[in-house]
Amino acid sequence: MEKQGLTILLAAPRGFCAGVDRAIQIVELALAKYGAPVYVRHEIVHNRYVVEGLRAKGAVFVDELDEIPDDGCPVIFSAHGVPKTVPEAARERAMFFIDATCPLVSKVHREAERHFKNGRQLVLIGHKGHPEVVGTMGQLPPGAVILIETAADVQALEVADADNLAYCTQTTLSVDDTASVVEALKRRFPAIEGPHKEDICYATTNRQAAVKAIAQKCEALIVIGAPNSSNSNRLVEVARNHGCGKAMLVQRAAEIDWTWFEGVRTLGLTAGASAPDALIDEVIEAARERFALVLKEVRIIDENVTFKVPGVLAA
Ligand code: 0K2
Ligand code: SF4
Repeated sequence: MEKQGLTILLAAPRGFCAGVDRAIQIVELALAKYGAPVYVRHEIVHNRYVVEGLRAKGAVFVDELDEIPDDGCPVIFSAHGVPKTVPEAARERAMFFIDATCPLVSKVHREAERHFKNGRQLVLIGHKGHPEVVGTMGQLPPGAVILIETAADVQALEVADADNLAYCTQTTLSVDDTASVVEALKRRFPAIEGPHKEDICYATTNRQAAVKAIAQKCEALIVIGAPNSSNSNRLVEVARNHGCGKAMLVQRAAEIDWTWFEGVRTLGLTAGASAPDALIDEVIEAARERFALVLKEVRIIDENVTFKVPGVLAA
C-alpha cells in the first residue's frame, strides 16, 4: 500500500541551548577527569534520556546533598541553579563541588541580590516549586521574595513600599504571558525596577518564536521534551495559542500514537532546550517508516551562543 504523504516543518532553533550543552559537558568532563562516581544534585537537565546516559557512565543522581557520602568525589549542581544554602552546606562538609548552573540563571541570581542590597522588595515571576524558582528565591533570606505566577496575582500583591520594588523572572517562561504579567506590575507599581523586558533567556525566546512561525501552517505539532521541563511545556502552549490546537509533548518516539495523525498532512516538530538531537531524529525516523516524508526546516534565527565550562574542567 502506498504511504500517505506527510510534510514535517522542523522549527529552528530547537533542542539543546548553550546552558544545557555546558551542564552536560560538565558532568562528562568530571567523569573523564575524576572517574566514577560523580554525584549530581537533581537531574542535570530535565531529560530522562540524558540522565540515563550519564548514569550509565557513572553519574549518581541525588535529590539532596545528605544522600552523598563523604568520599571526596565531585558533586555537580544542575543547570537550574540552587539556593545559597546548597553551596553553604557543601562547603561545610568540605565537598568538592562544581556548579553547572546556567550563566543566564546566575545572572538573575545576581540581579536579585543587587535589588536586595539596594533595599528593594523583590517580586519573582515564575512557577511555584520549579527548581529554578527555588534557587532564585534562595539567593535572598527567607521571606524576601514574593512569588507570583499570573497577572491576576498582581492585583492580590501586598507590598511594604510600592516605591521600592523590583522584579525578576524565571528564564523559561512564556514570553507572551510574562509580558502581560510585567505590564500588570508596571500598571499597578509604576516605580518598579526590573530588567529591560524580563529575564527570559535567548533560547526560550527563540524556540517560542520558531513555533509561532510554523504553528498556523501545521495541523498538528509535536514538542519533544519532558513533563517536568518548563521550557518544553511552554512550547506546547505557544503552538496551541498560535493556531495549532493539536499540539502535544512527547518524550520518545515510542510514545506517539500515530493514529492521532490520520488526515494530518503537515506536522510541526520542535524540541525543548533539554531534548537531545537523537530524540528528534528518532521521531523523524518513526514518521518516515509510516509516511512518505518531506522534511522542511523553518529557521527564524541563527544561534551562536556558547558558554565555557568552569576552569577546573577546562583543558
Ligand atoms: O525548562 P526547565 O527550566 O524546566 O529546564 P530544562 O528542561 O532542564 O531545560 C534547561 C533549562 C535549565 C535552566 O534554565
Ligand atoms: Fe540557560 Fe536558557 Fe538554556 Fe536555561 S534554557 S539553560 S537559561 S540558555
